[in-house]
Amino acid sequence: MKKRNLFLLAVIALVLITSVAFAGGQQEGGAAATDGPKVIGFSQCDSQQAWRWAETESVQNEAKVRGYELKYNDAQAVQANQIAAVRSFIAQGVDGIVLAPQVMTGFGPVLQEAKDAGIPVVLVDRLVAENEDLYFTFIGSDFVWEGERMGEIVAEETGGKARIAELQGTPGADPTIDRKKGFENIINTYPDMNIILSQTGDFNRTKGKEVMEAFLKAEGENIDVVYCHNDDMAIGAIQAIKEYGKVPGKDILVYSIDGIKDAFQAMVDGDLNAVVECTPLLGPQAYDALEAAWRGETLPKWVMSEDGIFLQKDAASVIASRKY
Ligand code: GYE
Repeated sequence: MKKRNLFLLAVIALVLITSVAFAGGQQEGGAAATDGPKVIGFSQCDSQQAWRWAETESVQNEAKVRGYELKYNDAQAVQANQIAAVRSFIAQGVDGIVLAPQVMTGFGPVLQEAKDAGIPVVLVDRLVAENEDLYFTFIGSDFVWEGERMGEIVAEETGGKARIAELQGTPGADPTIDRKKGFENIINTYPDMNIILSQTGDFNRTKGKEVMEAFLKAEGENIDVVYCHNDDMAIGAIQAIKEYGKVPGKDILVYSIDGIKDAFQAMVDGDLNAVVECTPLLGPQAYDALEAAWRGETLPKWVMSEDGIFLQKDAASVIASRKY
């Protein structure tokens, strides 16, 4: 072979070797190897609730503060959309994923795909029932604690005697299961506290109102208390009670979890009796966790939020200081 041909062959071989090596490196490290701003994918399960607007805002604002590029997807309460969104973040080679899962089950395969791609996933506000190795950490509240505190408040304010209607959150979601469990842990110790009606309102204001209307139609004269798994449903229930011709907060006591501004206003107005807080302001902690993952550190599998308890009489003095 001539010297010139040999040289050409060597150049071609070199190009081939380097391009193969480069492709391999990219696959292994995802986009983490790029020099630009960190790219984060945020998959929000739903956007029909005031609580979620606050959470999304927290994640978006903090991305700006830290100079990240944020890819946002709203799954519109459909888990399949959410799985597709996470898959698309992986395909785009993001540096990290923040996932607010709709329900506990069904995320295993896509979490495995993220893990295989070397992309850390931080769960926010709801947990999944998958192997802990599949996500970096979960940042959120203790929902059993929330339900128990609410059970105690209702027991206290009704003298341990109440016929209760329960508006549950989304079926299969962590906060629905545990807020029910925590509440029952307490009220089951009182013989005269009973849940007489219980149905899902999907954590949603409109559905909460519809379900409350049905409750009132069936048992309007027998409901002492409505226990709502979130504030949005409580706001809907309050509306339904007014339209039915009863006084919320007096004829029918109303209790809920979250602590959004609307709930504080409802307490100030006398319509809502108490709130157990559940903070949606999780953006900074979610990114702290991702940064720890990028540094190769580990975190506990649950970073627990600290939440408070607010009775109707406290609402007026704290409403101005509420951040969501
Ligand atoms: O209470 C509710 C939301 O997962 C903690 O879900 C969250 C709950 C929150 O839709 O408003």
